[in-house]
Amino acid sequence: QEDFPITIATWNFPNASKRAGELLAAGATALDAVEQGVMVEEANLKNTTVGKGGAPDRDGNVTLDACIIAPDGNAGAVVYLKNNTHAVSVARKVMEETPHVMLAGEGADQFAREKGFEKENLLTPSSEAAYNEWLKKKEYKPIINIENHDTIGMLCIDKNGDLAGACSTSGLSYKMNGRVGDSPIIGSGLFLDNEVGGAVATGMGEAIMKNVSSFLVVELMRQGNSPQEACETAVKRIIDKNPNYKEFQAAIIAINKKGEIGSYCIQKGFSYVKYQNNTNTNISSKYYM
Ligand code: SD4
Repeated sequence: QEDFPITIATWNFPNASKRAGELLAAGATALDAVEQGVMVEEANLKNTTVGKGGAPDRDGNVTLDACIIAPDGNAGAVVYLKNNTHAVSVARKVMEETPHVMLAGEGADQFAREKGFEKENLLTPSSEAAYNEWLKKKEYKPIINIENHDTIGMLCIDKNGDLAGACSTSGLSYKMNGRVGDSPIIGSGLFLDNEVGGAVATGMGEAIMKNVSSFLVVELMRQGNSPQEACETAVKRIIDKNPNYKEFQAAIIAINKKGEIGSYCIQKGFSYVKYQNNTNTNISSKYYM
């Protein structure tokens, strides 16, 4: 078994993994650590695909998707959240303080206000300028490995060996108004079972959703596959079902109860970060192409 605690996160988000890892080392629960870790990227204005500063949709709205899963399997999610940076925290409130799992749009907004999250404007001057530039051509195509900082998906195992996960994104840049991706959908963008392990995905949400990829990875691990084998099978499933797979990225990272880690993706260029024993390590993922 690996040394606990362990944090892994999609892409190279060393500040987020460090925050979660330091909290875990100080005795925080996996659930608290994963929320606090993801919040670091949500607040990072330079990250144009998560939280405040995220790229807007084609009509200029910044809309966030996020979810969180606790060790006991409880889950919460928000989609099309327009006025709050910390979508993961609103998702946690949905999990803990409502009888529901997912709140969308106006309802999510209303709930956030009721819970004391102040209304914010998520469109920063630089993302507005980039959007105005985009409007000149209005070209919509996925950008593979956008600037290497993308949707954050995080999995934490705490000192007790308990597992929690969270995922937060502004989704695909210049998506259609109303579009929701895989990230807030339990089983697609994120899934875990505290008896088995967890998985989180990033990349083209439509392909990930159609294959319920995170759930697939956890179920493959339950059947005895290593995290690496499970991620490879799930990404290959996406490839098999999408003849245009060369045009987009899809990546999955996974961890099992022993702390073994796997990751796989379609295209070169995806990495994940691991924080363990007071050290951050950025690890390049194996890939198909
Ligand atoms: C989505 N999966 O909304 C997210 C975006 C992402 O790399 O992860 N991009 O489809």
